[in-house]
Amino acid sequence: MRPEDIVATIREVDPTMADLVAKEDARQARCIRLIPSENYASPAVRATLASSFTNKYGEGYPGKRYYQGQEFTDEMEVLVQKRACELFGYPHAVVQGLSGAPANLAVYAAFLKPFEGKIMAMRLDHGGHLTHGSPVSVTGQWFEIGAYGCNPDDVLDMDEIRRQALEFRPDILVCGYTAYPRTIDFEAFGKIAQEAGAISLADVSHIAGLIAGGAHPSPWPHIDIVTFTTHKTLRGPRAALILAKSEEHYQKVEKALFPGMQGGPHFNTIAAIGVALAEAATPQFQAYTHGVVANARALAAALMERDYHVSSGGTDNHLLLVDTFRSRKLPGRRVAIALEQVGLVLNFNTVPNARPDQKPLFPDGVRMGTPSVTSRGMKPEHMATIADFFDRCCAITKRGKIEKGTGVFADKAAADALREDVFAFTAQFPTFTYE
Ligand code: DSN
Repeated sequence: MRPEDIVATIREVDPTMADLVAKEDARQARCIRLIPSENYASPAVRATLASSFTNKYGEGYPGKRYYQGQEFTDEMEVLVQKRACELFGYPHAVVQGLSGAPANLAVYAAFLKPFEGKIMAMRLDHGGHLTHGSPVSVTGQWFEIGAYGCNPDDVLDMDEIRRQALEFRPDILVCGYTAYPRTIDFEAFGKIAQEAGAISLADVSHIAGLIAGGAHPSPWPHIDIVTFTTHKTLRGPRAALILAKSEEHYQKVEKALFPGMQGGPHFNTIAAIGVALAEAATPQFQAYTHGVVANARALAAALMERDYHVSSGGTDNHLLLVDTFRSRKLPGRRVAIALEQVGLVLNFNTVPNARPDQKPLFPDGVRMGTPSVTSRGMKPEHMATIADFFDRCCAITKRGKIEKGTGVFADKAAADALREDVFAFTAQFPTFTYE
């Protein structure tokens, strides 16, 4: 179903909601979407989300349900598990996770006792995730956390991580990040976990699509358990998968997820994951993932040519971090707000080794990624244009304190011209491109 048909169907019942959906469709077409955890799900994925699987309830796993009428949900769920195992090379897959945070919680719940368990993971301000032990998450409140970070060059130092792991002795050693632009050495993490007597967990939410497409090394066979959301580089619906190397781990995680944490699975979403996995197994998707990385590298290079400080000096994956304060004396939040007003959408983000007092809400930089622009068919040569838009925006953004009601731009006419240029540029790229 085309987006306009979806809107027309909604409009028959709820014009107010139809307007909001149409406006969001237009926003996603008009803007340059650079949030690295977003993408454009395909029409087939979106159609499956709206299929009759949305009407079905059921608890439990295939062949072991607590409700009748599961003939086709069972067949579908087993098919999706099989596709996940084939694509990622792991023998076991749990496909009922509603999102990334509950998937990680299910793994912790499977193996750790509250107030006894120990997790070692990357600190939030260096690129870790809330559910990797941040003090504001229950993961940081219920478990003892040993946090590691990047070295002064903004990269992971595996010798230092090994030293810390052998000293801290975690029950679970986590790798996989929300804001780390470099290749993860899964083999080294697996070995360190074994040496420290820990289960290894890779949260590959950001790079799952790259792994599936061969644009990032696989955690198999090095990592015991892998979690990931399905809507980022994998380009599926919003949900999560959990892969396990051993039958024993698989059974524990399954039990922790249901009945431990969740009730009825979202069958329409699971079916849509299946469609996304089928798409991800194609040569076109492999080419897409290599395109994502090529574009991120080109964008990093184009920004560095314009004297922006790109964390770690570039990227190996789909995202980059730019220290805008160090580059232009502009805090990340100011830049993110200004960019949105001219049609570039990204998120402000902490940057490793930036000023020590940066806060998650007031950090020194921004995070940007190329999954969405690559889905629209943009190529490395287009990244220089995006870097130019970024630079033009920073050049007209006010520094220092802004008086209330005066706006973020020093030159409003230049901002209007920039917005027009951005919208003219994006109009060349359809929101669903398959190459
Ligand atoms: N922290 C989110 C992101 O990377 O955008 C994922 O949970």
